[in-house]
Amino acid sequence: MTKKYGSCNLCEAVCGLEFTVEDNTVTSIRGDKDDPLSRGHICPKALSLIDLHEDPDRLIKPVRRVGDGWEEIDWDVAYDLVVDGLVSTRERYGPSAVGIYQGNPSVHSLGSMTHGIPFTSMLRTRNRYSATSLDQLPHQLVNHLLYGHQLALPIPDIDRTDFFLVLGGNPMASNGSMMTVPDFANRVRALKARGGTLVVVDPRRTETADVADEHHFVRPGTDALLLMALIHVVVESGRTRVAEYVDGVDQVARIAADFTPEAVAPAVGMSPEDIVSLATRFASAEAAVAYGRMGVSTQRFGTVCQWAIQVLNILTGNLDRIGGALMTDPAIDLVGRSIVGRGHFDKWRSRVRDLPEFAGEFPASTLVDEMTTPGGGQIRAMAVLSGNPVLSVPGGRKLDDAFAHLDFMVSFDFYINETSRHANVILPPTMSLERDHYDLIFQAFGVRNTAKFSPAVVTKKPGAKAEWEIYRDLAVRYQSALSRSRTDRVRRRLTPKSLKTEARLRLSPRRTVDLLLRTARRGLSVSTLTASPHGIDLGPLEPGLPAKLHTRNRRIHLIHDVVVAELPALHDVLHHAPVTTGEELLMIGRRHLRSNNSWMHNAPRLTKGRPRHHLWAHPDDLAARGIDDGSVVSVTSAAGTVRIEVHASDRMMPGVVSMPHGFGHQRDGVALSVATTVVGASANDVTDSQQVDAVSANAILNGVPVTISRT
Ligand SMILES: Nc1nc2c(c(=O)[nH]1)N[C@H]1C(S)=C(S)[C@@H](COP(=O)(O)OP(=O)(O)OC[C@H]3O[C@@H](n4cnc5c(=O)[nH]c(N)nc54)[C@H](O)[C@@H]3O)O[C@H]1N2
Ligand SMILES: Nc1nc2c(c(=O)[nH]1)N[C@H]1C(S)=C(S)[C@@H](COP(=O)(O)OP(=O)(O)OC[C@H]3O[C@@H](n4cnc5c(=O)[nH]c(N)nc54)[C@H](O)[C@@H]3O)O[C@H]1N2
Ligand code: SF4
Ligand SMILES: [Mo]
Repeated sequence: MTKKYGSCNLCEAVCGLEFTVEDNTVTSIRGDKDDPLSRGHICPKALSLIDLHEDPDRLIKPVRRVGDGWEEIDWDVAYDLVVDGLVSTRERYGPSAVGIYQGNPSVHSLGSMTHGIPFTSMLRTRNRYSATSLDQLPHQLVNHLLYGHQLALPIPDIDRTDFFLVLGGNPMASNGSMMTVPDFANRVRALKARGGTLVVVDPRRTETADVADEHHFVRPGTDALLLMALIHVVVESGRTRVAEYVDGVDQVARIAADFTPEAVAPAVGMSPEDIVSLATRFASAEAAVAYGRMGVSTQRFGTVCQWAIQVLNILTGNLDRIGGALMTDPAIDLVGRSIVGRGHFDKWRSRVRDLPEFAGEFPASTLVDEMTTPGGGQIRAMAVLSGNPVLSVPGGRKLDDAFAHLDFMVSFDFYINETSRHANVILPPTMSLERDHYDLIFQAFGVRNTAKFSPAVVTKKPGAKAEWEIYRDLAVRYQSALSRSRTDRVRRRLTPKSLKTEARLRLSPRRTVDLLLRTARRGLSVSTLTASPHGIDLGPLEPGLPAKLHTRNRRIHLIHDVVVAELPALHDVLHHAPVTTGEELLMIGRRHLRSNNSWMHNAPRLTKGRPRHHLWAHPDDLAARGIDDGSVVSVTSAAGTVRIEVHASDRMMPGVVSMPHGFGHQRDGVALSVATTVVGASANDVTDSQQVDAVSANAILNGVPVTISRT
């Protein structure tokens, strides 16, 4: 029996874990109290890593779809089928006829980061999609506009702030997002113990609201109005303290002039007094920070919200202030060293709906249009990397059908899910216990600077391949098949860039991380990190602006045309609040500690207890419709209908219902996994792919108008 140490990579908190290992088997998992960031914290999902590892449904070797069933095949056969499918589509219809969807877990897998990215760039398709545009695209666009780089993300200094304002985030369940903050509950306790304040703005009284000093209901989709009013009060009361390197303050003041607390209050659902008090306390705190997550990103004014949150922090002098929002100093600095590009916006547009690209990706909400609208440039084949767009993307039903009609499809996944069931071939990588991990992204978003390299805890199962090996092997075969193909021969000449890509693909992730560490100024390496298996503390966040800005003149310009262009539409909301005439309710999402997006619903430890897929509604809204708690209702939007059990809860703001995404596994009577006991419906059969954030074209997943009725 040995003890080993590593990190959980299921969510953004990257908690330190202590494993007990016997005979290459993990027998127990505990929180690692010596991890400098998570300090012993874990959640129930970590324990399920054992279930996942041993799950009989998990794929170890590739499978090929034959009729209604699946046949296990050798890796070489699988690679040939995939290369043939991708290359023949490219030869017939051009590179953009192959679409890519990169799902959420790809950023949690080191091999996918180091090898998936070069592999997908070889495909040279414009039809790239990912979970970014279902999630944090507004953050990335605003980082790009204000700070000059899509990943230049100021992180709340939760451990030293005096006033923490959370809008549309529920870190008590999500464990934080775009802010790596394990052990959130204890950090909040410490905040309160030093006299600080936590305020939550959310249409549901969430688990985070329960630990807050104050919670305000807000009508879904109206946060941009609230934020403009907060800015208005800060400016009007002369409480600004703006850094020398910021331009455009006067214009912001002019823009905010009309958004008085009195004007926005009826639409927002907060009183003018509460808005004034919130703004005043925020601006007068020694250090304060506003933070907004899913609820304010995936809505009609998602980009305006994220912009306004940054502006609020900047105007009150809380950007780059200890206890405010700070840029991090990770051991591998993806931003400072330009390892990831700064991003670009609207350099080209999508074929069918004329929506802007961001950093070379189109919005996921238009994937279905590009798959189903005939004509040159139509997607004929798909590669889905660690994702389940049928359940995760608005308009899931149509997408389900579109996947069924492709010429070719490959999924990189260790499960047959609602999306990968349509694949011709599924290539399963090893799971987290069997692979090395270094969190390139989430260590860079930490509330404290830390570095940790976690070697694989057990050796992989016979016949299994690591994610990086799969992308490497496929890339090599893909390149040589292309060079044999006539149409692409000219483009396929060996260039310095393609040689560099090939060299990169041959390095293991461990070697890649080692090189990146060794060439960084901190002088770390994989061996120094493995000698400290709990991780290394690199200290609290530190101020560093304007040096850390990536804008051309190292200044922050607050005013950007794409944002300003949305203000007339925001004005309209003042007069036509997005409510709910008569029967309509606004649907929002919900996350639970024991559920993880569209998967892990077959892990026995996580699915015990009360069902978590129900639609929650306020008792008064149910009574008004003659609906009993626990009954099955129809939920109908402009885009579709589902049937689902309803749960009465006074935690909901009246007029708002909540339904988690990622359920609906038994759709069409196909139970994909023998162990899947969870039922429920898919929220994305109700959300509308035609409705997007007008600036970034991010999906709208919150504030969806619906009606509910007895069935
Ligand atoms: N209505 C609504 N829709 C939403 C959301 C919402 O709040 N409401 N949230 C959105 C958000 S924020 C996100 S991020 C997306 C997430 O949605 P997706 O991007 O679709 O990601 P997951 O649902 O996490 O998909 C996980 C799949 O990846 C596989 N997988 C897990 N780990 C690995 C790995 O290491 N390698 C490989 N190759 N595969 C792996 C799993 O088996 C599973 O099948 O959903 C979005 N959709
Ligand atoms: N246990 C667990 N943890 C997870 C995940 C998971 O599925 N399960 N998913 C991971 C992923 S992919 C992500 S992106 C993060 C997300 O991390 P969070 O954003 O913290 O998680 P959510 O629960 O989606 O929180 C969104 C909140 O916004 C509220 N909301 C909805 N509409 C509005 C609105 O119009 N205005 C305001 N102010 N609030 C609104 C919702 O009620 C909800 O409380 O969580 C990650 N962590
Ligand atoms: S909060 Fe849970 S799922 Fe997230 S990293 Fe920590 S243990 Fe893993
Ligand atoms: Mo996400």
